[in-house]
Parts: sequence; structure tokens; C-alpha cells
Amino acid sequence: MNDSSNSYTPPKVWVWQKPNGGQFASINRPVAGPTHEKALPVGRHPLQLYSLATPNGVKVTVLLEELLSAGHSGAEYDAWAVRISDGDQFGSGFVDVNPNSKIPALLDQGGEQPIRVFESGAILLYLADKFRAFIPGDTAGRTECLNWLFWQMGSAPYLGGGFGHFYAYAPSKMEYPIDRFAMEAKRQLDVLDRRLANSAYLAGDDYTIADIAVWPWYGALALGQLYDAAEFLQVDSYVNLQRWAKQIATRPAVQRGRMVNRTWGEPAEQLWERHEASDFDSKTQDKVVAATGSTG
Ligand SMILES: N[C@@H](CCC(=O)N[C@@H](CS)C(=O)NCC(=O)O)C(=O)O
Repeated sequence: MNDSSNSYTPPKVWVWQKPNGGQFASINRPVAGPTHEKALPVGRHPLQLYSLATPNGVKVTVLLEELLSAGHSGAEYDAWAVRISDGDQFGSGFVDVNPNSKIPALLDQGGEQPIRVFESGAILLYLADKFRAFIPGDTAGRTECLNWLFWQMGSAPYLGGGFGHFYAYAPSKMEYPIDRFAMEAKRQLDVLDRRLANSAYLAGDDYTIADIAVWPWYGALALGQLYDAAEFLQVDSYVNLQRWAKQIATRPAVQRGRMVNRTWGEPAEQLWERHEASDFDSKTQDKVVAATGSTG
């Protein structure tokens, strides 16, 4: 095995040596808490979302767009872009909403006291319960939905922090971690493929927050949109997963949700901030660029 990590002997006490290379190294640090004072912007809707269009962020904007499509007008929201590569997640206002300094974070200011919600799974569950939508009402159905929701929360770190990190982002390619996490990623793809052989959606016959949580990670991977790893992981061989991934990709709310807080890629697929449904037509970012001179 050509693995250079075999030569590393850990010291008695770990010491932070920055920079340690690799994409995102500049924002990683071994302590929590804010690095600077910065209040969060607040819009006029009860739901204030602070996020970015990464897979974890997209889960929430897809659900909000699905809720609005289904006629839940109370799901109108302001979505503010948190540029994690610039360290926005370490501003004091953001840390007040999410002490874990990661997007997405939601503030519901519609009640007597504002409610903060962090962790994408908690946000999906909060919104599904609030609007009684995209989650089954019966105990057995709700439990199966939560089984897959929590499966995603526990599994995706092996895909993103494990496979994706070592395959796509680490400063050098090392066989041991790539091999270990490719095996786990393929096992997870097979878990989904087998489930979707017997079921239209993850929780049963209906599209739920379980699908909304899993799709931005495993759907994107299956469709060749994550880590440039489609061939390496032979994603086409998971035919039931392919069927499900393609079907969900055609939903208009999914297509809108993917655009919200997206600050990279094709300009036509970006909507940096979202405050009204009409923002999808009027290209809010054009106004933001004009006002700030920022290019994202
Ligand atoms: N378990 C969390 C993970 C959130 C997460 O990892 N967010 C990333 C972007 S996808 C982030 O904000 N990273 C910034 C950082 O680590 O400083 C969730 O599902 O909400």
C-alpha cells in the first residue's frame, strides 16, 4: 500500500499547526465561539434562514420551497448568505443562533419569543412539525421517516468528511483513507438502493423530509454532481437510487431550493439572497453586486 500516513508518529500532545493544507484549512480551528462581533441581518418574514447552498443548506431551502409550493404561505422566509470561506459563521450574531458555527441556522421570530434552530435535521423536523407537512402523521410512518432522517445525519459525515475530504479536498491522495471511505460510501449507496427497490420514497409511498435530507448528498452523488466521483464509485450501478434521484431533481421546488444562497457556479443558478418568490425572476444578486461591488 503506497500510504505516506504510515510514517506519522503522533506527538504526546497535539499542537495546532496552521496552515495544514487542504481545501477549507483556512476556516478550520480547534476552538469554538465567535471570532468577531457582527450582528445578523433580519428581514420581515417570521422565518430567517442563515445558510449557504451546500448539501446541508440545500435541504432547508428545498423544504421551504416545497412548503410554499404546497400552499403554506406561513413558510415565507428571508434567506441570508453566510460565506463560510470568509468566516461569517464565526460572527457573534451567527454564533448566538448556532453555537456550532455551521450553516444552516434558522431563527423563527414569529412567536412571543424567537426560537433558534440549528442542525439541518432539527430544522427539517421543526418545519415539518410546524406546518404538519412532508412528515407522516401516523406513528409508524413518522418513525420510518425519522429513521431515514437520522440515518442521513449519521451517515453523511462519512461521505463528506470522510470520502469527499480525502478523495477531493485533501492536499495529497492517500490510499488508506480513500479506500476506507470509498468502501463505506458504496455501502451507504447500496443501503439506499436496496430500500428504494421496495419503496417509491425512503419513508414509503410519499415524499418526505427524509428524501429532502438525503437527496442533496446521495442524490447529488448519484447524479455525478458531488466530488467528481461518479465513475470511481460506479454510481450508475445503483439503479433504484438513480430512479429516485432523477425523479426528485425534476421537482420545481427542488430546482428553486438549490439556487438559494448559492454564490458559485453558473450565474443563472445563483440566488444569493431570497426574500420573495419573485426574487427568482429578478436576480437579487444583480442588485447585491450593484450595491456592494461584491462578486461573491
Ligand atoms: N451536522 C450539521 C453539519 C453542518 C455543516 O457541516 N455545515 C458546513 C457546510 S455544509 C459548514 O457550515 N462549515 C463551516 C465550518 O465548518 O466552519 C448539519 O447538518 O447542519
